[in-house]
Amino acid sequence: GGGVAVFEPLVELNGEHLNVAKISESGKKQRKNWTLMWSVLTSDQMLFYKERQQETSLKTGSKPDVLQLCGAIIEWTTEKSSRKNVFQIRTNTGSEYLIQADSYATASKWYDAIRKAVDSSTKL
Ligand code: I3P
Repeated sequence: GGGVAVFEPLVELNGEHLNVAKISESGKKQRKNWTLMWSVLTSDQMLFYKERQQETSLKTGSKPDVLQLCGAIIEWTTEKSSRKNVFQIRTNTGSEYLIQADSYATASKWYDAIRKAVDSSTKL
């Protein structure tokens, strides 16, 4: 009992490597740089880790890049990349991310789960 409050996300969809490129931050365009990120979906955030996190060490591992889903817009795009299976997430603070997987099944699984999280966290 007791102790320090730790970062303990409620995971909706866990642990997969996705290609991620952040193309805008606070409305400012950034150089596209695709990076393989260990991606975790919670009820209202996407967490991108540089290293694979074990389920048991999610709360103690390295700090993730956090994408807030409340008020975000998610859509498939064929214009912002030459890659296949790319979708885009725009946050309500003006950040834009491209997310990609070579497998359509993987990409669409994440797209569907993130869209649901966007819808339910935006309604809160
Ligand atoms: C970019 C790199 C990206 C590519 C991007 C290039 O070049 O090749 O992979 O995006 O295309 O500009 P660099 O490494 O020199 O920055 P895609 O793989 O998504 O096509 P873009 O400028 O048309 O976005």
